[in-house]
Amino acid sequence: MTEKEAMLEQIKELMVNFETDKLISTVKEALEKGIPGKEILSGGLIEGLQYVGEKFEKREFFLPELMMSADVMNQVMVILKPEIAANDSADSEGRVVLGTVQGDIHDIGKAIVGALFEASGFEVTDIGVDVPPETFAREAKAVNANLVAISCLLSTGISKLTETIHHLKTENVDALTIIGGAVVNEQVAESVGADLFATDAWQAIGVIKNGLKKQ
Ligand code: B12
Repeated sequence: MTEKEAMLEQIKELMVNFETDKLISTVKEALEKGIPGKEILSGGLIEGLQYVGEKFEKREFFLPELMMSADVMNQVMVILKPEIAANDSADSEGRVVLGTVQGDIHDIGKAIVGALFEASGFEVTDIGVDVPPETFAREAKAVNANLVAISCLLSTGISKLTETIHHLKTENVDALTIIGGAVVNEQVAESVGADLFATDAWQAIGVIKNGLKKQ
C-alpha cells in the first residue's frame, strides 16, 4: 500500500468511526502532502459515507449514526470546499439553479455539486432542500437559468422528480435539466424526463458543458 492509499484508508476509517478531530487533522495533513481534495473526497470520505449507508441498510447503524456522519462530513467540507474550488478552472459558462427534490433533505452531495459548478464558471443559485416543483420553476425563471440541477437521494423522491420536470415544462422554463444522487441513474433520468444525468459532481461538469453546447 502506498502512503497515499494508507492515508485515504485512514480517512475512511476515521469517517466511519466519527472521529471528527482526528479526521480533520488527517485531512489537513493529506492536503499538505499534496493529495488532491478531490481524491480525499472520493477515495476516503465518500467511501466512508457509503459504508455508513450500508451499515444503515443492514440495521447495524441507525439514524443517530447517519446524522453523525453528516455532521462530520459538513465539518470536513469546510476545509475541502475551498481547496476543491481553487483547483478547478473558471470561465463564464451559464446560470444554474440547484436544489434537492421535494421531500428530501440530503444536501452534502448538492453542496459538492454547487462548489464544483461555481469553480467551473457557472453562476449557481442554491435553492436548498425539500424544494417544491413550483419553487424550481419560479427560481429558474427569476435568474433566467440555462440549467436546473436536481439532487435526489431517496427512492421516494423519484416521483417528485417527474413532477418537477413536468412542471418546468408546463411553465415553459427554457433550461436543460440534470439530475443526480444516490438513487438515480441513466434509466431513471430517462423515465422522469430529465435531459442529463451524471454519477458525480466531476462527471457533471463535462456532461453539462456538452449539453449546453449542443443547445
Ligand atoms: C448522511 C445521510 C443522511 C443525513 C443527511 C444530512 C445532510 N445534511 O445531507 C440524514 C441523517 C439527515 C439522513 C436522513 C435520512 N436518510 Co439518509 N443518508 C445519508 C448517507 C449516509 C450519506 C449521503 C451523503 O451525503 N453522501 C455523500 C455525498 C457526497 O454523496 P451523494 O449525495 O451521493 O452526492 C454525490 C453524487 O450522488 C452526485 N450528486 C448528488 N446530487 C447531485 C445532483 C446533481 C444535479 C448531480 C449532477 C449529481 C449529484 O454528486 C455528489 C458528489 O459527487 C446515505 C448513504 C449513501 N450511500 O448515500 C443515506 C441514505 C441516502 N439515506 C437514506 C434514508 C432512508 C434516510 C431517511 C429516510 C432515514 C429515516 N428513516 O429517517 C432520512 C430521510 C430524510 C429526508 N426526508 O431526506 C437511504 C436512502 C435509501 C433509498 N433508496 O431511498 C440511504 C441511501 C441510506 C441507506 N443505504 O439506506 N440521511
